[in-house]
Amino acid sequence: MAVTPPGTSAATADIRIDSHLDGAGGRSLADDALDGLTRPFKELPPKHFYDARGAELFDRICELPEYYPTRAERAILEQSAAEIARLTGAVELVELGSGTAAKTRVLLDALAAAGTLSRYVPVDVTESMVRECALALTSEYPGLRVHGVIGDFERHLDQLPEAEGPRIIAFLGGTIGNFPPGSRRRFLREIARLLGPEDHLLMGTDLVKDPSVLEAAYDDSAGVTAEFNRNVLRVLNRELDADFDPEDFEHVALFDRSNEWIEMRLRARREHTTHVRGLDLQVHFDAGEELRTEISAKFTPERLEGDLAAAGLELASWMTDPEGLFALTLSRRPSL
Ligand code: AVJ
Repeated sequence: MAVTPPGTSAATADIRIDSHLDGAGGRSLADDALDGLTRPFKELPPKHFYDARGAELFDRICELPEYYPTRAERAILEQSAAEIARLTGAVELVELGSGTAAKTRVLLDALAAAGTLSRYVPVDVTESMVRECALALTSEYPGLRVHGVIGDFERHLDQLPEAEGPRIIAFLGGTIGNFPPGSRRRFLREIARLLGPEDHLLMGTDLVKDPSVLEAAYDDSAGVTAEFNRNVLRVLNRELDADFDPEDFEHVALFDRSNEWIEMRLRARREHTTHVRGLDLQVHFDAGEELRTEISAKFTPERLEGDLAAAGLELASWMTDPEGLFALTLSRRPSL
């Protein structure tokens, strides 16, 4: 498949794709690794999990009996999509981190049934996913136009096309939980700035619950999440010519009760030094030393409303599954 050079676009009648990546993916893995691996408490941002193997492992996580968020969110969408279509009257759906757009079809179906659907705007760093879903969806939904944006939703929100009418900006899966609290509010403020008076943010958030349920969701018995966690080391080996042995690290997932977030870490099983050739960097690990690879915040309704309010948003609708595991919320800018 042809690669679209950065800052350019390619179009057919129903599909337009803009690319904003410079190949490496912007504030790059190299910057994040150099920063994160030289800190007193080592840390890597979770976005680097998702190379092809990481994306595949994540898909397997979504099927695990312990990992309830994907199923719960889908159940809420199936139950509430018609209501979301009615409340928003949206003619277009913008999806941040669209991936394979697996859950998106539920929303597109509802907007199509309401007779308002006209455009889908998937935003994702993975070019092949944006292209494949554009082709699939334009053939599944006659008359639908897809304007794909290949980019990082943390850096390229200003590259979204102008709205053509009331729109939904969807940020699903609970990914907002991967931002630390300050960045979370800043990101929500950026989204809020993009919302016109007729627009809504549709966001999925995982909810606070029994820590044993949470910890099992991030430390499954089949060991898929452990492999997913260690996959970031394989990414460093390949992209930055590092020599991590993933088996030198143990997967750790724990619920931090005071912060109300899950932390995933990789704990060195023995003292050793890794060489990251691409950065000309030696990284020393003590035995038992941990590298934090992800936080995944869990919300109470109060915390979520507080974060939304801090970003200048008000809750328009709160939707949850029968067990109250996960929440989907619609929010908007308050009318003056
Ligand atoms: C879908 C990115 C939000 O934090 O639950 C799954 C990623 N990490 N298992 C989450 C993930 C470990 C997931 N997000």
